[in-house]
Amino acid sequence: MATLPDFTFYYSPGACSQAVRLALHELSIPFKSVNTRRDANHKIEAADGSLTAEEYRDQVHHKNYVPGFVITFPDGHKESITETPAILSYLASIRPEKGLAGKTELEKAKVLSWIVYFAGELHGIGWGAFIAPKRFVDVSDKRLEEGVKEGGLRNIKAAYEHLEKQLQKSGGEWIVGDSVTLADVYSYVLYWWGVKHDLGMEKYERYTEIVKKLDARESAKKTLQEEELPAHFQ
Ligand SMILES: N[C@@H](CCC(=O)N[C@@H](CS)C(=O)NCC(=O)O)C(=O)O
Repeated sequence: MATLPDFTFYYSPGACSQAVRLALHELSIPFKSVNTRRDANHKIEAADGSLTAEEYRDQVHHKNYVPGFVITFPDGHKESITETPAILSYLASIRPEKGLAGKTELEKAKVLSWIVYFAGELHGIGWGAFIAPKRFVDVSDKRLEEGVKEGGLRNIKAAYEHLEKQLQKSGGEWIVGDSVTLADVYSYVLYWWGVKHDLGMEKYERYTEIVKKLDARESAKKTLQEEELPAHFQ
């Protein structure tokens, strides 16, 4: 197997970045992870002091978000990748034999469709609006803020319902095909946000089954341990 470059992954425990960690473990790819924190201006910086918020924005993530993913090649050249679906797709391409991006061309398209949907609908205009309305409106206007939060919650529920309906329809073991893919991996952290906000996630029965199966895997156990989060279903 060819030598891999060095990977440094920037995260915040329990944030969407968790999908990247779970994928790294599913694929058994070695990496270094760096926790992040907010500086005095509420911008993300490396918690170990290795990067200020400005350096993080310049070198890792132009929007000061997690996940941040930096590749250091053997000659010292560095590249960064942003956006969860892009990082996940890159990782899956390193170990194509694991089929994490899907095994056939059709599965690959379906996996991509789900991870883009999760990023855009469920995370972006769903959780993004609900948790971070300031991304959408001037939150000094409370009426506007509330309106965006309500819209966000509606989008979140619609996306979970859509996923559940598709799972009921397909009857499959996993979201796409007969083995774990990036779609399942990404869906894992998004499920726990719903639990944290009391959205009655158990009513999404098929989705809950998939998350339970993931939760029992070594990859998920390691992920929670490393992010110092409690085990979920035990
Ligand atoms: N479109 C980005 C969204 C990333 C994102 O929203 N990350 C959140 C954590 S889940 C974040 O860094 N929030 C910090 C902030 O809003 O300041 C992706 O898919 O990677």
